[in-house]
Amino acid sequence: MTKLLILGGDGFCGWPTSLYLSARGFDVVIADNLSRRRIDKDMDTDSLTPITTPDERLSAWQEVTGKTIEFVQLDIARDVEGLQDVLSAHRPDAIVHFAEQRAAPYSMRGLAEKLYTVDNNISGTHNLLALVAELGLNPHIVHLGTMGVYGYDGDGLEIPEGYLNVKVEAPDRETLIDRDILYPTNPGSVYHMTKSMDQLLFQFYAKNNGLRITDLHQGIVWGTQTDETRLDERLINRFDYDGDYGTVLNRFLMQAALGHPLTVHGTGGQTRAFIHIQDTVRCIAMALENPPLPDGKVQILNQMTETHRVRDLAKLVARVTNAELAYVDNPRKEAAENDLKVSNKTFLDLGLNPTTLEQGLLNETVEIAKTFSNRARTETIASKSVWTDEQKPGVVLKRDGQKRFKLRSRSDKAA
Ligand code: NAD
Ligand code: USQ
Repeated sequence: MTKLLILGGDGFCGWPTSLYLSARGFDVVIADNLSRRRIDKDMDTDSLTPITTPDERLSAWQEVTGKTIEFVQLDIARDVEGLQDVLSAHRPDAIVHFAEQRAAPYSMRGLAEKLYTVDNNISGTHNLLALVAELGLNPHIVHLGTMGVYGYDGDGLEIPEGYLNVKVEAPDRETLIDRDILYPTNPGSVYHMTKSMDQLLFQFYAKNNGLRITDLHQGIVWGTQTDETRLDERLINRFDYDGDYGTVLNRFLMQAALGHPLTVHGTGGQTRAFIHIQDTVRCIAMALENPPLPDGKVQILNQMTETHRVRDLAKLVARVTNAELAYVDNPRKEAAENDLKVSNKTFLDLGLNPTTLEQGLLNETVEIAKTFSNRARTETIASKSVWTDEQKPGVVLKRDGQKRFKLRSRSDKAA
C-alpha cells in the first residue's frame, strides 16, 4: 500500500484530498498544526460550514468507510525534530504539501502577518526538502503552488507549464541556443511571493539532490463538497467567506445566499484561473500517479480548468441568484484589467475531464451557504486588508457614502 504523508491535511484542499486518496487505497497520514483554525479564532471568524475537530472527522471517516487515517499535530515550519521523526517513522512513498499560509489578503494585513507568512511558508518548505535529502528518502513530493506566481497583469499570451523556452545568442553571435528557464515570476502579494520563492527551493533540491518534485500551479478553488465529504455531515469541508480567507467565487455565492451585495473590487476586470474542489483532488491523484524522473528538474503543472473575469462571474452569480452587484474600492494593488490564457495540457492529456462552472454546482454551494447562513458574521465580509496606504477597504457604500449593508453583530444573533 502506498504510504502517503499529507502536510496541511486539515485544510480546505487537504481534507477532501486526504479522504479521496484514503478511499482509493493510499495509507494516509495527515500532519497539520491547526494554524488555520487558530487564525479563524484570532480574527473572530469561522468556517461557514460547521467543521468538526480532527478526531471527530477521522472517527467519522473510519465509521463510514472502515478506513483509518492517522493524524499528527505538527508545525513543519517550527518543529524540525518533529518533522524528522514523522518522516523517519513513516518513510512515505509520496508527500503532498499543502501546509502554508495561503491567503493573499491575510499576508498583506500588517507587518506581523507579512513576517509570519514568509517565515511559515519558506521555512516549512525548506525544512521538508532539507530533511528528505538529509534522511536519504526518495518520496515524490507534490506541492500546491499557485497560478499567481506568473502574475496577473498579462496580455493574454498563453502561460506555459512552469518553463519558458528562450533562445539566447551564443558567443559567436550567430547561433541561437535553446534554454528552458523557470517562467519569470511576478507575484502580486507577500503570499504569492512565498510561492515564487518555493519554486527556487524546488529547483535547487531537484538539481542538487535529485529529489522528485511536482509543483502544481493551481488556480482559485471553488465549491465545498466532494463525493467523500458528502458521505456524512461530520466530514463536511470548510467554507471560508471572510474578507481575508474567502476566495472570490465562494464569497459571491455566499453573499448571494445572505442577500448581501456581491463585492466586486474595482471594475472587476481581473481575469483569473479557476478549478472546482472535486477536480483539485482528482488532479492531485493524477500527479501522484505520474511522478517526474529524477532528472534534476522540478515538474510544473498548471492545475486549473477555466478562466473568468471577476465581473463576469459576479454577473453570472447575480443572474442565477437575483443578487445585487456592488462595485467597491479595490483593497489590492492589481491591474484594473488583464487577459489570461493558460496551458493545462498535461492534465487534459492525462484524462482530466474538467468540471466547469455548472449551475448545479453553483446552486449546491449557494444551498450550503443558505443552510449555514445563521453562522455568518457579516461584519467579517468586507475585504479590509489593503496592499498599500493608497488602497481603501472593499466596503459596500451607500450613495451618500454611508455603510449600506446593515451589519449584524454577534449579540444581535444571540438575541
Ligand atoms: P488552508 O489554509 O485551508 O489549509 C492549509 C493547511 O495547512 C491548514 O490546515 C493549516 O493549519 C496547515 N498549515 C499551515 N502552516 C502549517 C505549518 N507550518 N505546519 C503544519 N500545518 C500547517 O488552505 P487551502 O485552501 O487548503 O490551500 C492548501 C494549499 O493549496 C496552500 O498551499 C495554498 O497556497 C494552495 N492553493 C490554494 C488555493 C485555494 O483557492 N484555496 C488555490 C491555489 C493554491
Ligand atoms: N475579488 C473581488 N471581490 C471579492 C474578493 C476578491 O473582486 O470579494 C477579486 C480580487 O481583487 C482578485 C480576484 O478577485 O482580483 C481573486 O481574489 P481571490 O481572493 O479569490 O484569490 P487570490 O487572492 O488570488 O488567492 C486565492 C487563494 C490562494 C491561491 C490563489 C490562486 O487564496 O491560496 O494561490 O487563489 S491564483 O489566484 O490563481 O493565484
